[in-house]
Amino acid sequence: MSIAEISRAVTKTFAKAGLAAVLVLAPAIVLAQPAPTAVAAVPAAAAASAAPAAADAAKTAAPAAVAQDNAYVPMRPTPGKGQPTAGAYGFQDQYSPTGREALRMHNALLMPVITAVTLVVLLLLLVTMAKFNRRANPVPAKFSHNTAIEVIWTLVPVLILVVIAVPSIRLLAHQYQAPAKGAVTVKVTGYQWYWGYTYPDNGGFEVISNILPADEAIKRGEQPQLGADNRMVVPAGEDIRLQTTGSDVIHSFSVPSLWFKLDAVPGRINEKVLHIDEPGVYYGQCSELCGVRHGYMPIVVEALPRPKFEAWVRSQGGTVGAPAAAAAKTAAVATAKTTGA
Ligand SMILES: [Cu+2]
Repeated sequence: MSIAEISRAVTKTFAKAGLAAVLVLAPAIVLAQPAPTAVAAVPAAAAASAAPAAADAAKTAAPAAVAQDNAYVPMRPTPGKGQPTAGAYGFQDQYSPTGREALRMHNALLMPVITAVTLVVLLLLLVTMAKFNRRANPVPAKFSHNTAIEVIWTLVPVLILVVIAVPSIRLLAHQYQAPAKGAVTVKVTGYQWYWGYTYPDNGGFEVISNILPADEAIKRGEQPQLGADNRMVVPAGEDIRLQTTGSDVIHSFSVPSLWFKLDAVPGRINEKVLHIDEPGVYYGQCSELCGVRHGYMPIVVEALPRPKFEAWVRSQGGTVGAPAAAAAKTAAVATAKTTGA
């Protein structure tokens, strides 16, 4: 058998195996298609319990006009912001300080270094092929060492790595910074196959978030695979303590335009500080293979100005504590009173 015959035989076998795999998997894929109403009962119940709370909030809010201004209406996403764009490549625009820092490092340092190294190696290969083939160089040199060049090809890569390591470690340190005092805590729980958002600082209510049917998502101006019935609503422009855990298997909570991916592991809490620069809707997806509907548990983070966030919390039946600055001020006043200063 010639090499050509062998390669033809191998290709044929692979083609057959591929076809067989498609035939075997097709029914499984069809079976795995959405049964999106499976957990729909939960949000309905949540909505029912939220209704009286909303009425309460309206009653307690002093001027009716303010309550109306701040009433929660799901924000319509801005095309190209916080979500993928058809036909685009590269990273999404970044809306968090660490995201902007990481993207800057990628664009200004990593890509130029990678490109330069690749071009230099390509150039060396081409020169070697042209100058040292059997025809151009029939009698090759016999030496095997050159101290100068060995020092150079050891030192240059070391220097390149050091230059990359400095901003890289700085970025890592920024990502592990503790959130500011008084930061809102949001605990994200991954379930098979939806997300739960708990607000322990705001009365401990949990919002259950399921994928929207494609037609409903399009109606709301969202991308079909990315829309969710309930969103993770957070305040914009301040630190958020984001915690993740899993209730059944490992999931991963990930939002590309906020530059993070945090595993949600059963029996364990992972934590990071999240800071979203400006109001907006930011989309992500579960990023750890977690079962048949892994591809159908989108993440929608909606960042709102403080007053609107608080209105949303009240509409969910939650409570709102004083924001960090106000809390600190109250504490200071209290201390001054007790010490008689
Ligand atoms: Cu998952």
